[in-house]
Amino acid sequence: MLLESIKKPSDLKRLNTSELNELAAEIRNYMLDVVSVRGGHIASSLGVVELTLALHYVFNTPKDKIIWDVGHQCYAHKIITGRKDAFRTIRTLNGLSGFPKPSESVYDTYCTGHSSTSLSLAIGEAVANDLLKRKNKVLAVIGDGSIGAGMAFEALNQIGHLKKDVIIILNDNEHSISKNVGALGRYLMKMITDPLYNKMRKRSFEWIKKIPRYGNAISDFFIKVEEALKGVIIPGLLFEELGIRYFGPVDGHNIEMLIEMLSRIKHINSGPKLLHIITKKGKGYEPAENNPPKFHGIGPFNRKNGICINKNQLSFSDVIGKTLAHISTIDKKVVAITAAMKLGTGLSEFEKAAGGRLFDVGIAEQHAVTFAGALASNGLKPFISIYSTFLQRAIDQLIHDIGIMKMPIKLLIDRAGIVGDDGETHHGLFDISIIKNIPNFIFLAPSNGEELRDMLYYALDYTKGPIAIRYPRGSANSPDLEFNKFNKFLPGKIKQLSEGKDLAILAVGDMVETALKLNKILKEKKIGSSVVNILSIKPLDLNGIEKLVRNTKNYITLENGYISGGIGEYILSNIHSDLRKKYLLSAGFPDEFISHGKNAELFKKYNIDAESLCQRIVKIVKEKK
Ligand SMILES: Cc1ncc(C[n+]2csc(CCOP(=O)(O)OP(=O)(O)O)c2C)c(N)n1
Repeated sequence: MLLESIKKPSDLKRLNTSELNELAAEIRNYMLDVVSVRGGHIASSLGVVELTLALHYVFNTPKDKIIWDVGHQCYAHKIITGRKDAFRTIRTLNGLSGFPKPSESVYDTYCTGHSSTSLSLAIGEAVANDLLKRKNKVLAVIGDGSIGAGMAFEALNQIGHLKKDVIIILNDNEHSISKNVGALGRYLMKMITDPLYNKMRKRSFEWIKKIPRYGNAISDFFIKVEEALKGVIIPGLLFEELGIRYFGPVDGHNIEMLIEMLSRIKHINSGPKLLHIITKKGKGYEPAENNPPKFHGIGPFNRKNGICINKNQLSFSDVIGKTLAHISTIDKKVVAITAAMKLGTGLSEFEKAAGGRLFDVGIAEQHAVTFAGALASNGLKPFISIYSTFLQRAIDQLIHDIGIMKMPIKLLIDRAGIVGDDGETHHGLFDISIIKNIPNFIFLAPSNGEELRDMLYYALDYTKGPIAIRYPRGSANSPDLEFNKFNKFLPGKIKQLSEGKDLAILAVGDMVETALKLNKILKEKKIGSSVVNILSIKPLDLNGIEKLVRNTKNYITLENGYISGGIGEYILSNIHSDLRKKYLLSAGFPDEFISHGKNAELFKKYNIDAESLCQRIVKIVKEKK
C-alpha cells in the first residue's frame, strides 16, 4: 500500500506518475470505506483526488497555501496531510471535522463550510504577501457552482483589479449539488464543448509548455506573445477580460497533465491566473458518478450498491416539498425559490408538480431573498427555502428588502438548530435572535410535520407582511400526514400539552419533544409539569405564558438556538416582574461555536437533553430553598 508511506505531502514527491495514479485509487478506496460508514461529502471529494495530489506534489505546502472553497472536497487533502488514521473519526464527536480547520492542521489554511469565500481569502493572502514581502504561493480551489455566487464575483473584481499573484483552480464538474444553473454555468459549458474553445484549449496547453519553468524575463516574453494570440482567438473570454489569465480547460483526472500545467503556472509570478479543470463528480465510484446529487452529502450507505442504510422517515423538508406541491396545484400564484439546495430543502417535489414555478438561483441567498420580495410585491406568493446557516448571508436583505416594505414572502428556514455532523459552520443557531428582532415579521416554529403543514396553509393566504417558519433537520414525527388537508392555524397562541403545578416548561420547535421527555422523568420524581409548545415566536403569546406561569411554582424555557438573544432571554425580560422570581433556567447553547457530533451527543454535552435538564432543575430548586 502506497498510502501507508504518505505521512506528509512531501512524501508524494518521490512517486512517479503511475505510482501517483495507484495512490489516487487507494485514497478513493479508503475514503469510500470510511464515508460509507460515517456519511459525508463523498462525491465532491472523489472528484478531486488527482487534483489534490498534483497540488501537493507541485507546491510547497503548508508554506504555499491551498484554500479549498466550501471545504467539503477536502478528504484526500486530509488523508495526505498526516491525518490518514484520524480520518476514520471524521464528523464524529471529538473526531476530525468534515471541513478544513486550522486548529486541526497547519495544512488547513482557513475554516470553511459556506461557499465562495476562497477567492476573497486568496486575494487577502496575496496582498498580505506583498505587504509583508513574503514569497509563498496562494491557491484557491473553487467549483463551478461556488464561483457563481455574488461573493466570488466581488473577489474576482478585486483580483482582476489588483493583479496580484493568485492561482485559481476552477474545478468544473457541471454540478453544484444538483446540475449547475445560471449564465456562468452555461458559459463554462460552452467552453468545454465549443470547437473554437477546444482549439484554444489545445493552443493554451501548447503555449504553456513553451513557457520556461525558470527565468522570468523569458517567461514574460512568452506570456505576452501568448496573450496576444489568445486575444485574437477568443477576444471575449470572460476571465481574460477581467484581467485574470485563463488556462484550460484540462482533464482534472490526468495527473501528468495537471502536474505539468501547475508546475508552469507556478513560475508565472505576475498577476492572477485561473486553471480551468474538468472533473467528474463522484469519480471512481459508479453509484456516485451516476447520481452526484445523492452522493453530494450522504448518510451511511452500502458500499456495494450505494443504497442508503438509514430508513427514510418523513422529514420536515419532505413536508415542505409535499405540501407545497399540493398547494401549487390549487394556487397558480405560488412559486418556490431555492439557492442551489433543491434536494435538501425538499423542493424537487415541488418542481415535479409545478415545473416552471421553481426558481433555482444558484448559490445566491442574498439575491434569492430580494428576488422573492419583488415577486411578492407583484402579487405572487413566493415560498423561499434556505438552510438557517446559509440564510446568515442574507440578513441585510431580510431587513432592507423585506422587513421595511412588509413584503409578504414566506421564508422557510430549514436545518434550524444544530445539524449534527457538519458542525460549527453549518449549525443554524443564529436565526432566532436575528429574525425575531426584525420588525414586521411573523416568526413560527412547528414541533412536528402536522404543525408545519398547517402553518404553510396559513402562510399561503397571509398578505400583510413576511412570515418565517423555522424547523430542524430530520424526522417530522408525522408518519401518516396528508397534504391536501389542514387544521386552521393562528399565530400568537401557545399550546399547552400537559398540566402540572410545579413547573412550566416553555419549549420551542423540536425542543417540545425534549420537554415531553422531561415531563415524564420529572413525573417519576413526583414533580408535575405543564409543557407548553410556544409555536409562535413572534407574535409571542406573552399573556398566555404569564397566565400559565402564574399558576405554576417555577418556569424554564427550551430552545434549539443560542441562549443569548433567544426566546428564553426575551421572555425573562418581558414577563411581568412579579413572575421573574419563578425563572429557573433558559436551556439553549452557550456563547461559543458548537463543534460537530450527533445531535443527541451535542445536546448531552451542553446539558440540554431531558436527563441533564432534570438534574439541573432539581439542583436549582434545592439551592433556591
Ligand atoms: C453559502 C452557501 N450556500 C449553500 C451551500 C451548500 N453547498 C455546499 S456545496 C454546494 C455546491 C457547490 O458546488 P461546487 O462549488 O460546484 O462544488 P462541487 O461540490 O460540485 O465540487 C452547495 C450549494 C454552502 N456550502 N454555502
